[in-house]
Amino acid sequence: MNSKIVFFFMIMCCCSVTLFAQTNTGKKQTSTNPVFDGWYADPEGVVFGDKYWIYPTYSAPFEQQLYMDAFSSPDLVHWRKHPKVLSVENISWLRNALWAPAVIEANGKYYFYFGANNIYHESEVGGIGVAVADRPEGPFKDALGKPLIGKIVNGAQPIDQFVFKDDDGQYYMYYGGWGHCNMVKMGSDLISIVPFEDGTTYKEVTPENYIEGPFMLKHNGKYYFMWSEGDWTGPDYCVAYAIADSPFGPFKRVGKILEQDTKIANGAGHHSIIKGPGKDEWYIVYHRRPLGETDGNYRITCIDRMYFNKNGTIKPVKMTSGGIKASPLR
Ligand code: FUB
Repeated sequence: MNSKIVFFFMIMCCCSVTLFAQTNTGKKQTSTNPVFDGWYADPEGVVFGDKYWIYPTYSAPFEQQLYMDAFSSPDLVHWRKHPKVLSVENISWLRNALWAPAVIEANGKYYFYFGANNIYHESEVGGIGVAVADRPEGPFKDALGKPLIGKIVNGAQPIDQFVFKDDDGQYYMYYGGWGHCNMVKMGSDLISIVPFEDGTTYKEVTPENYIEGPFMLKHNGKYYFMWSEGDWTGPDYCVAYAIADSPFGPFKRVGKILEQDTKIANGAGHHSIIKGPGKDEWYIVYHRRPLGETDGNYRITCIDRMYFNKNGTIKPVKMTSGGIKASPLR
């Protein structure tokens, strides 16, 4: 075929795709993956009021990880960046490695849990901290002047916390790296932990193959406990899950939800789940590494649909480059 005709045909295709993805007002109706530019990992997706929020780790060498940006969206497609919602100026004990946010709204405030300093020994200052703000865009300020959990219990590195609210209003924190997961019970002020009824404070709930990145979701009365497996710098990083009748487990591994796809990306993991406004409308927010890239920190934040099967199990996620359709919250 004449090369001018081929060129004309390609231009027409591009125009049609662009027009298809926009409304009459010119607004995009589908996202792309990544959903926003930059190296961001461990995304915590959450809905506050009429906005979706994503709080990710700034994915860079540890010594540069001294702040976190956040992103908000009315529809999962158009994202606004909120720079440095949490930053070293507001955490006196932060030295490096500010990791893996978990953010909740409670008591008329916003609580931002984070990992800091990547500690290896209890003689080091670091671990899981908590900062508080009046608004989801911060500025978040450290609430304690020290870590909330600064020691190594049951072999779990104090990182990668997720805070879950059960139907009775009780909050629990699941956390842990190095292949061990603990759960603790939160005090009503949400900046303390309190003993369980049996007098213990830390319960190990580690499932088979667990490495880090715990997440809990309650759906149709069941507790879906999820976590990341593998090495976060490698291609095999992935997400698996268990289904339990109680927040305490036992968490028997069912299978993988998310893993690399040699046509799309690798290193897919450390996720969270957002519920959209529709019935059974679920999104998985996660990071992955573009094909051909090997820098461990080259992690980008993506969103794809997640579906439950009729029997309550979760369908393996199909990662996409094209992303998802807009889903406005109002
Ligand atoms: O982003 C730093 C660390 O990488 C997180 O804490 C881990 O879960 C892994 O994603």
